[in-house]
Amino acid sequence: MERPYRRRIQLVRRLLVKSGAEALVVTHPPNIFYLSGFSGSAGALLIEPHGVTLFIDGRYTTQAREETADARLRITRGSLLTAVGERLRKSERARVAMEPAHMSVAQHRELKRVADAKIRWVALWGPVEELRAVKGADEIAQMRQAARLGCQVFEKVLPLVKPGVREVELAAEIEYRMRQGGASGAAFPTIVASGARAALPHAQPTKKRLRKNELVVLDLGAILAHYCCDLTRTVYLGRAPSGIRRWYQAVQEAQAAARDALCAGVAAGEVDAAARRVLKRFRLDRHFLHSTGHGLGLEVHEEPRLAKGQKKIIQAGNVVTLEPGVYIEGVGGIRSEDDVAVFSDRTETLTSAPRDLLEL
Ligand SMILES: [Mn+2]
Repeated sequence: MERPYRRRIQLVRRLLVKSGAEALVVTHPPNIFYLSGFSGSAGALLIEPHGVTLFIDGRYTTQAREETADARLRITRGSLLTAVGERLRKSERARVAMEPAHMSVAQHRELKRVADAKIRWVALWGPVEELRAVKGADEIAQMRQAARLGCQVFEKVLPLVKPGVREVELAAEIEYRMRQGGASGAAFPTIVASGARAALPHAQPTKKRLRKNELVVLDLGAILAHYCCDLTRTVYLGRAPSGIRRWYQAVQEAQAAARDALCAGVAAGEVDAAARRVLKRFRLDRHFLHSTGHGLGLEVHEEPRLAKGQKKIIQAGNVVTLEPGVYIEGVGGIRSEDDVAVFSDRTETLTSAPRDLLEL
């Protein structure tokens, strides 16, 4: 695989020129990885017109040498941001950009204290996230693998989904199998929510045992070679009554409508509206408690957001989840989630786990 970092840095520099800044300080680890290949959990990347410097501490020297070729390494003894500030002072930068979404007030104060007081700080909202939203072919290939692993884990765990097992046991089993399959970890705490708890979209697994005649929502994400997948399926333990089947049907149709609406050139809010219209037809729209989906990549929640009123235009290279759901307090919930890559002329659903209602 050709190292993509040089091109990405060029794109960032172009954004910097537009904003009038000469340099950008990056501290968010996924952004540092995206721009340099360094995957350590702490570092600071300084992008200047004629160089890129990665500031790390001594714990990461070997790793940084292995992972980065295009950035100059600065191994610091003290604080990373103090070193960045000193560098900015010496190079006499006048306008420097930072990412307010990723820098604490304390960190910014530290930078300002060390760097020249005359520096004008420019707040750039999500410049790297904008680039990350548009995946290259290599990234999509990696996400295909992550999605495949997620689906394999789901299918392997299905035989264990039965009355008597505890939610926490199933969640642990899911995360164990992800790791066995090569994942570096779960992209988020695995959700196993049964019975009335399935009505909580972000339920934490508990010691509750699964029982017959309950809905069970399983929501899992694996990180494989840095890229995430995000998969949700809802199963029924026993034979589902007609009311539950109707809800399930509604969620499936809402997801299909979102998938049909999703294409390069459409507004993100339109995809959300397509799912919502279907649920309204089933009179379930007020039970749909979240947005239809979100971008997915190095992080599990990225741009673009498929939410009500979002005007952002879907582009070829976006990878998003489509995950409508209905949640009925005291009864249970149903969510179905797939990961979909957008190309200029088509979409590809990366997750292949069965979508029909499974009655176990
Ligand atoms: Mn999701």
